This record gives sequence, C-alpha cells and structure tokens, in this order.
Amino acid sequence: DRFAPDNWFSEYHKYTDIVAWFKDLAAKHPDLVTFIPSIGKTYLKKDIIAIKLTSSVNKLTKPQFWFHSGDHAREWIGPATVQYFVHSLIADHASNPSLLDSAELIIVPLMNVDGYEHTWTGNRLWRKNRRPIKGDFFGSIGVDLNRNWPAHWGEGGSSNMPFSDTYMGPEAGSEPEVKALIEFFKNDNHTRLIGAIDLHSFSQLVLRPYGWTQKPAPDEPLLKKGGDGIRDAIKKASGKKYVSEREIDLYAASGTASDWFYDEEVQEWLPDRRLYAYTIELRPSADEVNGGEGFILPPEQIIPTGKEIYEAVKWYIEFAIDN
Ligand code: ING
Ligand code: ZN
Repeated sequence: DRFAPDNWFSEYHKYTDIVAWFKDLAAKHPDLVTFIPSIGKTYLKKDIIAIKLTSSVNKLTKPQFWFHSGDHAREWIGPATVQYFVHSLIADHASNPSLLDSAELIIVPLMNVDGYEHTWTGNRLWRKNRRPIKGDFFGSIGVDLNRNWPAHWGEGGSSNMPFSDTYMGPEAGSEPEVKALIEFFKNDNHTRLIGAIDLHSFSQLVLRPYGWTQKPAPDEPLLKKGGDGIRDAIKKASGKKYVSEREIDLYAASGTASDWFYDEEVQEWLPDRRLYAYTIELRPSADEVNGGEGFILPPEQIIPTGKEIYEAVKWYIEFAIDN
C-alpha cells in the first residue's frame, strides 16, 4: 500500500499523487474529511484542491482555521508537512477527539501546482508560478505568489521586474492561483475563521504580520504570544530552535498572504476580529546549509518536521480558541 504512512512519508510526491492521497484519505475517513476537487485552476489548467477536516460535533458553530502551503514551488517540505499533520490529526482522533470536535481546518495543501510540477521536471529551484509575462521583452515567466495578494501590494519588498524571483505581478491579485484562494475564502462560508497559517521553507521561523510596514499590528502582544508559543511547542516536540519574530524584522515584503489574512479584505469580511495569521518557515535552519540547498531537505526529514509542526498546530489551535 503506497499510502501506508511509513511508505508515504519516506518520499516527496508529485502533484497527481498528492491529490490521490487526499482523495484516498477522504474515502477512508468520510466522517472527518471533505475533499474539494477544485477551488479554481492554475494558469496551466490544473485543479487546486482543498480539504476540510473536522468531526460532526458542533459542525456549524465551531471556529475555523485556514492552512495553505506550496505557494513557492521549490519548498517541498511545506505540502509534505501539511499531509503529515492532517494524517496525525486523523490517526489520533479516536483516542483524543477534542481537537477535531472543537475546530474545523480548511486546508489548501498545494497552491502553486504549475511551479511545483516544474520543480520535478525542469528547474528544482523554481519559486514562482508559471504564467508567461505578456509584453516582457525577455520572455520572463512567473509571479511570486507571496507578493501578489491585494495587501499593500507593491509597497516594498517585492519587485516590478518580471525576471525577478520576487516579481509582484502586473496588478494586485492578478494571478489565477491567488484569485482561486481568495474566491474560496469568500464564497465557502468561512465566517468562523480565527486563524490562518501559510507554510514555507526554509530557516525555522515563526513570522507574524506585518511584512510591509514597521507599524506594529493592532494586536501585536497577542500575535507575539501565539508566535512564541508555536516556537516553544516545536522546541518541546523535537528540540529544534525556531525564531519567533515580525516579518518586517526579517525583511520587508508586501502583497503577502499572511498580511492579507490579518488585515485588508479579511477585515471587511470579519470585522469583529483579527485572525491569528502567521507564516512558518520550516526546516532546515539557515546556518545548516549553503544558499539554495535549504530547499532540498532530505526526505528522512519529512516525519521529524511533520511531528514538530503537528505539536505546534495542536498548541496553536487551542491557544487561538482560548484567546
Ligand atoms: N520566505 C517568505 C517569503 O515569502 C516571508 C518569508 C513571508 C517574509 C511573509 C515576510 C512576509 O519571502 C520564503 N522562504 O518564501
Ligand atoms: Zn516561500
């Protein structure tokens, strides 16, 4: 059985296999998993999938949490880690039902399908999506999907040059993948969201808004408490050191997913609260590797990374519910 956890989590997988794994999971656990075959298509017409994970207890009233990953094609450990903590939440549900009884997880495990496929077949270190930029003399391809969100788009820490790896795109929310996630967020009854996490790699960081400004977030003390707690939960689980800090203190970035979920349009949709919004940078730490090597994390690290993030996710959900 290629989906048996020991087999599955010993390797990275291509897009179609990841889709098959989630489909199989939903078939095996129809009481806990809803498989959404498409929330929209990528530039190359691939379906972006989503799942919803929760028990039938208080289904229509419990708080919701958003997770997405794979915005950046080469950061393979992100989608793998999402699969690992989804698997663990389900495996542990029978003995410890409190988590899926008290929260609903809404998950987009692989946002940048086209870029991800390109890292398997073309350039392993590709970051952006694969949309050719019209009118670009040099024939550049791709927009940075974590600079394209309509959240202070183009206000620093991104590039307006199509050949750049942090190209912001021709306008805010121009990319089909960003549009798909925003439409899914708006149209699919996500009015009980209290948290949103975007998983990237690498450097072992727990980053909180804002990315675009030095101005402290309105609830900076709570965001800091949550970020520090995630860091501590990871440390307790595996001994690994992650650093908890503000995005702007790492480097400026605008048009990011975590700023969008924290602020911007999400505030218009959910005016009575702000989300616990984070970007987590997974293994390895920056001082373990040289340059781009960090994106090529050996597959033996999938399970250890998955385990520490599973513990962090459980802590985070309880924290957000209690605070
Ligand atoms: N890093 C993130 C990036 O998009 C980040 C880090 C996210 C910084 C959000 C500021 C705000 O650049 C990687 N590795 O993608
Ligand atoms: Zn990234």
